[in-house]
Amino acid sequence: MIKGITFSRRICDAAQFHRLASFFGTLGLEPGRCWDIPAGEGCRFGAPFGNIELSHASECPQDNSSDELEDSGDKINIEVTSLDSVRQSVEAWLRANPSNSLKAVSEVVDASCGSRLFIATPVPGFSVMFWEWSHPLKGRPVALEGDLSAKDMRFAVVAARWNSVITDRLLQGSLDALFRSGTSKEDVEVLRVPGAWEIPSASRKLAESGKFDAIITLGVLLRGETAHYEAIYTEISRGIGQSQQETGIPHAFGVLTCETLEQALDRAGLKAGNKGFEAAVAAIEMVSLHRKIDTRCQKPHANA
Ligand code: DLZ
Repeated sequence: MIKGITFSRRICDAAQFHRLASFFGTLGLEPGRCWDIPAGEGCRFGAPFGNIELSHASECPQDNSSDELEDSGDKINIEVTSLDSVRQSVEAWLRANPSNSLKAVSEVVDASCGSRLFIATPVPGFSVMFWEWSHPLKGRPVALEGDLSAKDMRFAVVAARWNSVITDRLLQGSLDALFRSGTSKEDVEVLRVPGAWEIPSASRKLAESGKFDAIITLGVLLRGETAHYEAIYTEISRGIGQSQQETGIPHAFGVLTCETLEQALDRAGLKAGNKGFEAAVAAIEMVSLHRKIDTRCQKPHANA
């Protein structure tokens, strides 16, 4: 299962490394894991979306300005919205962090295929191209969608202890998704409950506390080993759904219902992904979506 793409650059000079870390941090890239070990330092920066782009020459007409987006060479290409504001931020950063490099930021130019761009060179030999579509709607999703950045979000994870050989793996998957998406450790509360039956009441209490943006529920029901399987499953899913609807706090549903232990293991990190990871990603997306809905649907002020 593919999870992401990373482009690595080794910077030999420590001062240049710190300068670049400051540059990317200031521009709002998501700060990721950093390390400082005897062999050297490192830092990761994330963006909500990444891809490897391959193109063929006939895809766009070749003219003098067509090269920049089609072949980034050694440059890093970063797609942005509000290109002119980003350029202002870059200029402000360069003023605050002056260097002797010749021309550290280019003018904004129109490029091929309906895009605009400028190139910044925060350290000599390291160029970053910032670009945006010229048409405001090109490349933008038509639908209102949640992002997968979990910074400044608070989560509670409710995991059943019953079948813990599996729920432990689901829990690991959820935490992996949360931390790798930018949640800080102090913003995650993990609760263990005896079995899946107890998940709805614990979730409800957490949701009503107002301390969490979303609840992630994790459990496993095995048909062969659970008396009145259907009735119990129905009640658990109804309880979690009801808690979500009545509190307005998103509840991600990570309760597996499987025929056998082997099937459950497959869904907890073996052959069929990790449903705990997927539930956490859904929770992040829903928190982000709720925030966007709140912003978009804000009632106009009475005196506005
Ligand atoms: C009792 C029981 C049974 C038979 N099976 C399961 C199961 O497959 N998965 C699960 O999470 N919990 C099970 N439990 C425990 C109940 O969920 C509950 O914790 C107890 O009945 C105590 O209320």
